[in-house]
Amino acid sequence: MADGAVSENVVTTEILGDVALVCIDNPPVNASGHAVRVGLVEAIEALNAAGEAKAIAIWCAGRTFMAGADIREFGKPSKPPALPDVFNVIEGSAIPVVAVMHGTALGGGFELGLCCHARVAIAGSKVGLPEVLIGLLPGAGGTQRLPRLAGIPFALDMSLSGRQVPVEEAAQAGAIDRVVTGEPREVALEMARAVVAGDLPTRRTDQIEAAYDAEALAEAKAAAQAKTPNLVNPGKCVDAIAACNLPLPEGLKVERQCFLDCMETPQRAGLIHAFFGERAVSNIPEAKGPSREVQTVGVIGGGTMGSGIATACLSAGLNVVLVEVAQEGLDRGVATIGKNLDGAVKRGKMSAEKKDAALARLTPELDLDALAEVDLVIEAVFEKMEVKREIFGKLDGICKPGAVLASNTSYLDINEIAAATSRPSDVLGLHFFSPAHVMRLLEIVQGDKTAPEVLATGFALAKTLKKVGVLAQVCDGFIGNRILAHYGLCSGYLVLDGASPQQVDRALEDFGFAMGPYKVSDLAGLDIGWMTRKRKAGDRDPAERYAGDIPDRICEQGWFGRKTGKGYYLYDAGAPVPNPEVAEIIEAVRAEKGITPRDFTDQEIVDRYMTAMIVEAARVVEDGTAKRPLDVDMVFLFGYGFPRFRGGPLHYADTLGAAEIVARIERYAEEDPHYWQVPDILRRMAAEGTSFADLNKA
Ligand code: T1G
Repeated sequence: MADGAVSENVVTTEILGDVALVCIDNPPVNASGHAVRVGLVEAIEALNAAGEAKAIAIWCAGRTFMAGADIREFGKPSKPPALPDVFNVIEGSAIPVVAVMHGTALGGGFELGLCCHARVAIAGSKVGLPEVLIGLLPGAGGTQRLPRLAGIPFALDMSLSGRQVPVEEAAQAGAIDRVVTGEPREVALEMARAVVAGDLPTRRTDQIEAAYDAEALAEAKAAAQAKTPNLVNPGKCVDAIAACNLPLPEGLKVERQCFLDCMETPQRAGLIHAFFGERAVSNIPEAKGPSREVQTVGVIGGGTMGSGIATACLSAGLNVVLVEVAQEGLDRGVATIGKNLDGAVKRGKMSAEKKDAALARLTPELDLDALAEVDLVIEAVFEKMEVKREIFGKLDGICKPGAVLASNTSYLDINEIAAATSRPSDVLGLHFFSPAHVMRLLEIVQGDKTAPEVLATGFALAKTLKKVGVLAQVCDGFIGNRILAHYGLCSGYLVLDGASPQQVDRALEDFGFAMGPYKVSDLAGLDIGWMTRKRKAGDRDPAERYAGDIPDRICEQGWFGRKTGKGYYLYDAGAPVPNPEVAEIIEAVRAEKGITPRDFTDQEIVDRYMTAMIVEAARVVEDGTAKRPLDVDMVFLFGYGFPRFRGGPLHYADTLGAAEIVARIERYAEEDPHYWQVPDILRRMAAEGTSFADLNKA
């Protein structure tokens, strides 16, 4: 079976009397890489050939039982034995095999348990089938063995949700035979002996019939299609489970084909790019240096952002001093924090006790002097440079030496803010995304003088808050908002030239966005963009086609979107409906500008919108505002609702190829050569045949 390779002793066997312990030790999570697969086959075949052991226990060293296939191997030529073949050898062992699971036995790890003849788990551990979250389905017997052990509904729940299930719950469903306490190796020895003594019954799944449940399968298939129309793998997963009424070898063949069908999809590549990107984005030297201890955070401003940031800090166990200028604003901020925490309790994200403890760590204050002893300050007040500089000037005199001074500004120049203090090295940007206690993105903005230790403190805070910290350099809008400003023009031009806001929204929602740009604008508040356009009116580039006439007219009516019940859509009748008066405004503006509206296909809307996003994203990488393409991808996945299965704007760009993108820009430039310009980086990539994935590796 094995290809003759000798495993790098990631799998070792201990013979103890009439039992054998097979240990997998492949840090960091015992993923079933090639050496593990070879080692497992060698170990089981050798024990069966020797014929001395009366029971075998498989356990894992380190913090967790096998956490699945090694997803770094995906997309590369697979090296035998494939995991399903390994598990068939184990299930076919004449000597009974018991799995002892601890930590998080996920994917192929849980499937390793399922192919054994008995499954034991250490209390408090979890099992899961998260393959659906990376564009796949359980591909090593999970869709065939789990229904036989625990029924089709439970198998559908686990494999379609990808959730981690407490082993106690899995035991109740029949997927695990026994939950014990103890250390993995000792439990393995005890359980192997229990098998020999007949105290732990064993069963082979190829001798168990699954109770067929056609109704559950049909419901799951319909739900998968409705919930994730863009994804292939959930439906394929149901198809595989539906084959569990065939003899096991037949069912395994169906599963394998369904799995391979998913392995080839771009969505699998996108979801795995997202998985690794989330870890790689803050795995950088700037995040690794020594950082300053943060126990107490001062938050200035109790508005939406300030109270959201305070909520995030309190929920992460930090103390918070919330400062507002007036009692009314302070009370409002405290009330918003309470509401945010209540929401977390309602959603089961936090216990009531934890909520009370969090609130007990909140100190509302009306005076900046209250920040004298905090470790880190996050200023979240009005987006006006003068206001921020005044506050930072005061903080300079109030805060203790070594306190980190951060601004939550979403686009203002951190260097200018830092210059208002005598300690610019302690200053950085911490740009949260609203709602700050929910959105996981945190742009960490490095000022020219920001000390390495202060930058590392920003990344340490991101980790404490369970956020995805992304390094950004100073520019107008940093990474995300700068790119948004560019492609926002594109959606404005689409409406000026003939598309309706609703068509643009629908086309992009079909592409995978949870919400189209016009629904997002209505949600955020149209007045925000209006203020920005007015702020920039003075330095507007005359060569740039103005896309603000329509939203300006809408705002002049006092229609700011959801918060006023009226914007691009009307919100008083439940689901948003297009605002007919906006259609009149669009018509009037087109007439005044002498525009003859033309039809756009949904595909052309997506192509233009995504090309505009890619253009500015490429520039952001080219000028170093973002460290790598994957940094831009993570900003959009965790801050802008970009469809995760597409991996992010620049991962998506790679699916088109630089040459195709350049050709599109040049085609669009015939209408508007100012807006549509090819960035040098894209022209170079097209000429060299390179990709953004290549740049990520550089
Ligand atoms: N393969 C390769 N590397 C992995 C890995 C995996 N499956 N899981 C984690 N890592 C790396 C990760 O990149 C990081 O590396 C380090 O381990 C610590 O991870 C046939 C086909 C297990 C809950 O989807 O959910 O089995 O950055 O930072 O927060 O049906 O990792 O240190 O270099 O996340 O303690 C199914 C994915 C695979 C599990 C631990 N399994 N992993 O979380 O640590 S498909 C998964 C996780 C499959 C079969 C199918 C989490 C964790 P580095 P970490 P953590």
